[in-house]
This record gives sequence, structure tokens and C-alpha cells, in this order.
Amino acid sequence: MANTKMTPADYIAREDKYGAHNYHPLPVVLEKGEGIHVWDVEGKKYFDFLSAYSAVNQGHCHPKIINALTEQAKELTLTSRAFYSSVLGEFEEYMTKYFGYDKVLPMNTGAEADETALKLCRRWGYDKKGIPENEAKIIVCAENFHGRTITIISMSTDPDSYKGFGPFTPGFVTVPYNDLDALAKELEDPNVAGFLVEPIQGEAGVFVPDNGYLKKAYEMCKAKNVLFIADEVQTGVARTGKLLACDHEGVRPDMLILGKAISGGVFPVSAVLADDDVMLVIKPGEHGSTYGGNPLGCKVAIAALDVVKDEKLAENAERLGQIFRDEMSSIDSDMIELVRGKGLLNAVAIKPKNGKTAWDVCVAMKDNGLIAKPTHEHIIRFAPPLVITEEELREAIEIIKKTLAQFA
Ligand code: IF1
Repeated sequence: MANTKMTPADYIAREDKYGAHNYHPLPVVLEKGEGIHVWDVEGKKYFDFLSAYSAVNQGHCHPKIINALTEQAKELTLTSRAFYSSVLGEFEEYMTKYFGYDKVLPMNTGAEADETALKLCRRWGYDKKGIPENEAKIIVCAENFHGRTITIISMSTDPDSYKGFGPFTPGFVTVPYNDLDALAKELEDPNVAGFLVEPIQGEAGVFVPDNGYLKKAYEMCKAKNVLFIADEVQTGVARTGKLLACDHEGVRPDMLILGKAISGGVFPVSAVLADDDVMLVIKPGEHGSTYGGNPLGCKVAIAALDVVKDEKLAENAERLGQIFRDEMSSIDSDMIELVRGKGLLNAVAIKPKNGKTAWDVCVAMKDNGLIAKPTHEHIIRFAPPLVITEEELREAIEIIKKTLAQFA
């Protein structure tokens, strides 16, 4: 039997036949990752400029993180929280000291961490603020993205996220992002328990709010005894040039939601951090998860966060992000509408030309050796692993320039 090696089309057809159609991936089939590069099934090498939506900040298959995974995998992977483990306390102490909070509640996905924060916020509203039972409100921003569960999409203003999935969870009030007057008005309601916000709106297209927005919003929440809850699942872990995007404004959220890169794209780990006044409103048996706080994920997360500090990823993101935005802004292309971002979380808005869109640009970049994907049709998000060097960044920028020149 001849060795019938599968073609990329074969891989794609197999996924199409046996997998749910809940994504529309770029036509590339990846089989290896190392650092900032990935390789497809034909051995072609690419710059990864999505980093699995900022989960792979430390680079693909980072040796230190993989070693933590393989070593712990030989010992103990999962106990459930029915019992104590030798590793969970180590992770909890590490995380709380790393981010500066009294306590951490470990979960697995970002959505689970957001859901956990919503539950903590409501319970705190009833037990500590004295909001009447079932009357708690949480303010959220238009164009938000916090995950895909029914309650989370109940907060969404994007029909692609919520249409056809009703009925929706009540108790959410929407204000425009980056609008302090609208926030102030809603904060007048004594039944508001929390304000949930992304320091930068990633999915919406890397919307960076005005300088001072987060700080002022935080102060307004404190003045009304409302919890300021930061969803740093995508913006956290050095992505925007500081450990947390809130650090750019010196804001310490009452609740911090983390996921993605706290485990370096190796194993799903998410978490909510808060001080005792908030965290202890949930009592034993009132919240949990089978895998939450498992020894394997804990060891992976400790290694992944070590890498962030040891390799100074925030500083690197800050410096190289500036170079990236300067270079993108200097490209002479009538397809570039705007460039925005912070650190190495950047986006370029593409103006369609001769029927060609951001998708066509992404396919052409792929052919030229760089993979990224559009969000909301016209915006290409560029988010390489934070371990990228200046030389590698400039090589990638040349690919972007060369690709845009093909559409001249
Ligand atoms: C998809 C988006 C990014 C997030 C923030 C919570 C979560 C996410 C700020 C939930 C997840 C992922 C989900 C993934 C694509 C990606 C994404 F385009 F969907 F919005 F990054 F921008 N908070 N974002 O960004 O975390 O449950 O996924 O672990 O759903 O297509 P999760």
C-alpha cells in the first residue's frame, strides 16, 4: 500500500466531516510549534502572530513549562478538591504573592473564571453590601467579550455571540466602553454590585480606552461601594507591556480574572484573585470544578509565570510593541485604516480594496509565512508570543509590508 500521506485538504475535510462547525479557521493545518514559530503538515514554517489569542505568550512548547508538565504528569495529575493535594497550596501561595491578593479561586477556562467572578460579585452584593436578594446588578460594557456561556453571552452586545441562545440571564446593565458619564449614571443605582470591564477590549478589535479611564472608573466604583472587576484573561500576563493592563494606570482591581497565558498555552488554567472580604463570601460546597486547582495545571502555571518574570516578557512587549505600531503606521498602503494597541496586543483595521478584505490579506500573509486572523471582518489582530526578538519582529514586519504591497 503506497504511503498515502494526508494533504492539508485531507486534514481539513476530516475536521469538516467529524467536527462541529463552530469555527471558520484560516486554511492552514499546524502540527508543530516552537517559540514564535509553528509548522504546518507540509513542513512550512510560519510566524505565529495570534499566539492562540494570547494564551501562548511564553512561546510554543516552552521547555521549562513542558518540563513542569511532564514531571508532574508522572506523579499526580488530578485529585479533585474532595481531598487536599501537595501542589494546590503551593500554587495558591505563588499566585497570591505574584499578583498581590489574599486569595485565589482556581478554575480552568476564562469563561469559568468570569462566571466565578460574577457569582462572587453577586454574593458579595447580598452578604456585604446588603442588596436585596436577586436584585443585584452588574454593569458591563458594550462590545465586551468574556466567554461563551449562556450567562456571559447574556452580557454581550454582539449578535454573533447571543443570537438564538435565549432566554438570557438577567441582572446586567450595559454602558458604552470608555464612557465615564454613562458609568456614573448607572452607578447611582444602589443595587449595583460590580462593574466588569476588559482593560482593553480584545475581541472588539483591540479598543484601548482613553488614558485615565480605568483609574477614574475604579474611583467611581469605590465611591459607590461597587466592585471593580477586571477581565485580564487576554490583556494580562505581560501582553500589553505590563504584567497586567491595569498596571498602566496603577489600578488594583477588587477582583482580577486571569486565564490563557497564566499556563502558557500548555494546559487550561484560569483563576479569580481577590481579598478575603470578597473571596470568603463563597462557603465550602457553594462553587467548584472537577479540574479546578488540579496538580498538573498548578505546576504548569507556576512554571509559565516564572518564565514571564525570568524572561522579562512585559518589558519586551512594551519595547517591541512601540516598534510594531510605528512600523505599521509608516506603511504606505491605502488598505491600512488605523493601527492601535498596547504592548504586543495590536490591531490593524483593513479597508477593503477591489473586493479584497482583511481575510484575503491574512491568507496572503499565510502564504508569505505569517499567520494571523481577522476579528470582526476588517480588523487584523497581531499578537506574537512575547518572547519574540526585535530582529524576528522586523522580519515579520517585512512580511506584512510585502503582503500589503501585493494588494497595491
Ligand atoms: C473563542 C475572542 C479573543 C477573552 C476574555 C474571557 C475569555 C476570552 C477577555 C474566555 C476568550 C478567546 C475565546 C475564543 C477566541 C478568543 C477571543 F475572539 F473570542 F474574543 F481572545 F478575543 N475573557 N477569548 O478574550 O476565555 O473560556 O475561551 O478560556 O471563543 O472563539 P475561554
